[in-house]
Amino acid sequence: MKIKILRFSLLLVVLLNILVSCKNDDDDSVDFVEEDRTEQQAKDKDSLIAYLTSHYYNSGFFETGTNHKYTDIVITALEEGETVPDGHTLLMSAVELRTTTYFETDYEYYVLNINQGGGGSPAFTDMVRVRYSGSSINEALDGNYETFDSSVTPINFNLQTDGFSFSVIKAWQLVMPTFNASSSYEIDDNGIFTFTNPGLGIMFIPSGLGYFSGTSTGSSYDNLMFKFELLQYEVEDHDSDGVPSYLEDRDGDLDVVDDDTDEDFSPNFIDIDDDGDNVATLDELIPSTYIVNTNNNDEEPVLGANEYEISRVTIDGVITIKTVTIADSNNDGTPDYLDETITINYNEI
Ligand SMILES: [Ca+2]
Ligand SMILES: [Ca+2]
Ligand SMILES: [Ca+2]
Ligand SMILES: [Ca+2]
Repeated sequence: MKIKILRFSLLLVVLLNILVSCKNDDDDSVDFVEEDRTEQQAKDKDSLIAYLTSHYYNSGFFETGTNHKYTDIVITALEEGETVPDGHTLLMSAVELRTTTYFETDYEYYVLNINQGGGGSPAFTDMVRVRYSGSSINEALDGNYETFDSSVTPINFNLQTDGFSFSVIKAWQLVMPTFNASSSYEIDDNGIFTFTNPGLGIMFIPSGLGYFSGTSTGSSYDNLMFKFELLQYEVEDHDSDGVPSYLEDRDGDLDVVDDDTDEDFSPNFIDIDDDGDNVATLDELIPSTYIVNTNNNDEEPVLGANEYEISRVTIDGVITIKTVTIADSNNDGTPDYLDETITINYNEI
C-alpha cells in the first residue's frame, strides 16, 4: 500500500536533509532543497496539458450502461499526424479543469467523470472503498506506461488522517467527495461483491497534490493519473465522540485541523471534549436507541436533522441502532458540546 500522507513524505525530507547535512562535513555534497511549489506547479501544468492533448480514451465504450470498471478505460497515445479515431475522445476535450489552493499554492488539476455513481457521496473526512490504479504521467510522456500502485479488489482508504494513521494524497481528498458511490451491491456464494452504478473516473494531478518531493512512485515531482471506481464509503468519526468528523470542520473550509474550539491544540475532530468543560462531547449529546425487528418487517427509523447513528448491532434479524442528537439547550446557536457554559450530561439524566 503506497498511498501515504504527504506529512510523512515531508518527514522523510527532513530526515534526508539531516543525513545530507551530516555528510557535508566530509564532502562537498549539496543540501537537499525541496522545489518551490509555485515553480514546480508551472512545470507540472505543462506536463499535464502535454499529456491530455496527446492522448485519447475509448469514450464510446462508456456511452451505454453504468456498471463499467476502471480496467475498461483504455488510454492511447495520439501518433503524430493521426486524428482521434471514432468512438474515442481526446482527454483534453473530456476532462474538467479544477483549481484549489494547497500549501499557499494555486493548483490546477483535471478530472474525467465517466460515471457519477448512483449512491451517496462521501465527505472529505470519510473512508472510501475503491478499486483503482495509479501511474506516472511523466513516465507516460516518455513512452513508459507503468502502474506504480493499484488494487483490483476493493480496498479502503481514509481521506483524512488523524495524524498517526496513513491516509491518501490531497487530490483524493478533493476528488472523491465529488463522486457518488455505487447504488447497491450483491455478494455471491463465493463472497464476490458486485457493485451497481459506482462512480467511475480518472484524476490527472500535479505533483503538489500528490507526493511532491516524496518518492513513493519511484521518483520525485511525479505528475500522476489515477483511474478509480468509488464503490462505497463510511462516515468517519475519528475521536468517536458521536459527532461525525466532517461536522467538526466548524468553519467549513474543508480542513478539520484548523478548528479547535477550546484551543487546547487538539483539533475538534480528535478532541473528545471539544469545549473543554470537562463533560465529554459524547455526554453532551442526547442519546436514543431504536430496535428494528426485521422479522416483523419493522422499518428503520428516520433520523432527525441533527441526529447521527453511532452504532448498529444485528442479532437474529433484530437491529439495535444507537444515535445521538446535537443539543443546544439555551438556543444560542452554539451546541452544548461546543458551549463551555453548558455542562448537562445527558447520559446521567
Ligand atoms: Ca476547518
Ligand atoms: Ca480542542
Ligand atoms: Ca470532537
Ligand atoms: Ca458544554
